[in-house]
Amino acid sequence: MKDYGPHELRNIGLVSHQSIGKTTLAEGMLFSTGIATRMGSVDDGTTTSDYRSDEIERKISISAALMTFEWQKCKFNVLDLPGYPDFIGEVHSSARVINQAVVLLNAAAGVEVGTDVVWEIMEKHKIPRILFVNRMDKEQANFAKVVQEAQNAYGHGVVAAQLPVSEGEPFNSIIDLLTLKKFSFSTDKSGGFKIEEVPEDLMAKAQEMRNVFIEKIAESDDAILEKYFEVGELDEQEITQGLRTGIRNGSIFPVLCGSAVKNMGTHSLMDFLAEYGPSPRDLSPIKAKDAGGNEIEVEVDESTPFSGIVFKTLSEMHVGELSLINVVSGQIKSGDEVYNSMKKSYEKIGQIYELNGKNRKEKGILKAGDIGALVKLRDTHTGNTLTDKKRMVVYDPIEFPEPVVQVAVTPRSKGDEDKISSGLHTLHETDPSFIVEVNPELRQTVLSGQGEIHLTVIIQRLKERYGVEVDQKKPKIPYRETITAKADEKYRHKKQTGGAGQFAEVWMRIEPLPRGSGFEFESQVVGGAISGPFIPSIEKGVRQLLEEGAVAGYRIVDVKAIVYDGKEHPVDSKDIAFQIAGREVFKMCVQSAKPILLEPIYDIEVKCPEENMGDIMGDLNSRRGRILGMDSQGRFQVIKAKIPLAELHGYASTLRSLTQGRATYTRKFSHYDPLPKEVETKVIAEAQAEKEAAH
Ligand SMILES: Nc1nc2c(ncn2[C@@H]2O[C@H](COP(=O)(O)OP(=O)(O)O)[C@@H](O)[C@H]2O)c(=O)[nH]1
Ligand SMILES: [Mg+2]
Repeated sequence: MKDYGPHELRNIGLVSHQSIGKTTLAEGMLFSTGIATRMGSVDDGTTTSDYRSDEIERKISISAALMTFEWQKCKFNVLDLPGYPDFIGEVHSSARVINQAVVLLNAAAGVEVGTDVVWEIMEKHKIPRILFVNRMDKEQANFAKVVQEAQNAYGHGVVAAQLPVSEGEPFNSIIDLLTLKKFSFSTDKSGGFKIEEVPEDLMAKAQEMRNVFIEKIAESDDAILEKYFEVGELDEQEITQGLRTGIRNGSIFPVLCGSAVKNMGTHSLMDFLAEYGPSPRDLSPIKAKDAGGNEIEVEVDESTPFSGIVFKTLSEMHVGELSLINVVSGQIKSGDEVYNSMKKSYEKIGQIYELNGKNRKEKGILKAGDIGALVKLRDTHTGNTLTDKKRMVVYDPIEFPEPVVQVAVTPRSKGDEDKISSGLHTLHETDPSFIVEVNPELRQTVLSGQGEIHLTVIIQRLKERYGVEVDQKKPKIPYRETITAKADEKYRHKKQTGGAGQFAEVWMRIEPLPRGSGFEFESQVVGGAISGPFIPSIEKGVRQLLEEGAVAGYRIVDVKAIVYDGKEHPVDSKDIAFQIAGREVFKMCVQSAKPILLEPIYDIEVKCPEENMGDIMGDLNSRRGRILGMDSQGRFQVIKAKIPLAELHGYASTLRSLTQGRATYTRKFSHYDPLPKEVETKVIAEAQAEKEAAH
């Protein structure tokens, strides 16, 4: 492949609601450009980008796949991204390196919840967007309606760049509004088209739509707009410049259309991206920090020192880990030594590859703006910055959404603990939207992810790659213990038979603190009843119990403990004696201060179509949820509620089945609330049963 400068690169993400045709479109692109020798299909499991066994089995994209090809004097790096909410982490990380997104819409269904989800991610990263209305071959396809819906949802920047000549069966041609020519698509899946004249009966309609488009283009630039008002038309150069500017600054979201499965509209889309799509250079400079944490800007320029973002780690059979990197500045070659500014360690660059799905081609060098794969880096993971030490650059870490599901796992066979823990750790590094935590409080290993399928896939990979199996359990809830009254107790610890004796006596008061304040310890001992050095011993004992709990084994919170008196013995008083006395008197205090259990409450936001509102609210009520309000957002409703964590187990799947996959939800810890009495009794009984079983 020839050498491409930053302005000749097109880093593109394919994004949409699930199953609209991204993977099929990517396949069409590869077939059109001769990279693939036949056009694979998702249904047969033969596409280039969905090549993993789990992807073929489920017929969905799970992992971002990179595809690289040349088109119209440009090099395209296309990231085929998953649309399934479980794998949305891939969209978040890729959003850091793409310069434009092709947002696919279903010609028969229009804007869907998943469209909004990816739109928001693109909005957050200010990624220019081109819309592609796919499935134009479907019977209910309605281009005008979809454009209207997208305008309602995403504003008047959304504007048609094409007009389909026919919809449904047979969909075979479109009118290109800029050139006012008809593109008749080949029916042999080659992806190409013949240019023909616009049919008489469509000319007026096409003219009218063209005027809307041209006016939008004119608005992107004041000088062009002035000219447009004077003359009422723009020349080719003004159109090109205005359209490029409008797409780049997010004031124009042009809408194209096609049928990925028939490979129709693929060439015209790629031509459009090559001509008007932003290059990495156009979106330069990129914000970063220097070694001292000061904000800097890095130009996408091959003559400056090297820096790049590792945005994805692929774990490949027989090759090991491949790190996908976007080189922002400078260049890297095999053999270079670079610096990982997050891990603060050096990395040696081995082979550099160009990827098409699982197919790799060696490449000696990777330059500013480009995307490629590095193999076997020692200690570099998703989200890390690699940089030339001469000019240290740190790009912001990649932000992933809060997990929405959790499961606790235990080894199926004894002795696998270490393998499981290192396997899960590596899986987290390849996919940071999945989190593994060994929770010492709950004594469980808890996996958190973006959906049940996400966690199932992780557990399956653990088995395939590391040969270890785990059993899944509902995670325990991190309840808290607290008190609702004051208490005052005395405790004497005395062991004076045989050997060295122990003696300590502690008098303590405790009182409730406001919710969320944690723990306070104070000594009001006067007149030397307890010598100074023993006060920290008492506190240490109290803090032990704080972790272990006094009622059901959960951490104690929002309590103030005051030691106000006590006794000591000139010989037998010692640190350990006061620790024990502190611990025991505190336990007595908690138990007499009307203790209660608190449970974690989460804020959730459910986004769903209007027609699902009733079912979702009914379900939330049955889960002890408290609805705070509803907002409408475009075609969707957003329900905000507070709900106990204990009731969120399995919620992602319930929501999916309640709405046939049309709703999504996010969650965030809010606060702790007292547990209702009947639930509390159950939790305490369970804790006791578990304690007895352990003995
Ligand atoms: N009728 C029709 N089906 C399509 C089209 N594009 C994709 N599909 C089908 O839609 C399903 C999902 O396609 P896929 O490419 O996996 O969608 P993705 O989830 O967006 O990557 C598959 O069964 C495809 O064959 C299209 O243009 N027309
Ligand atoms: Mg896909």
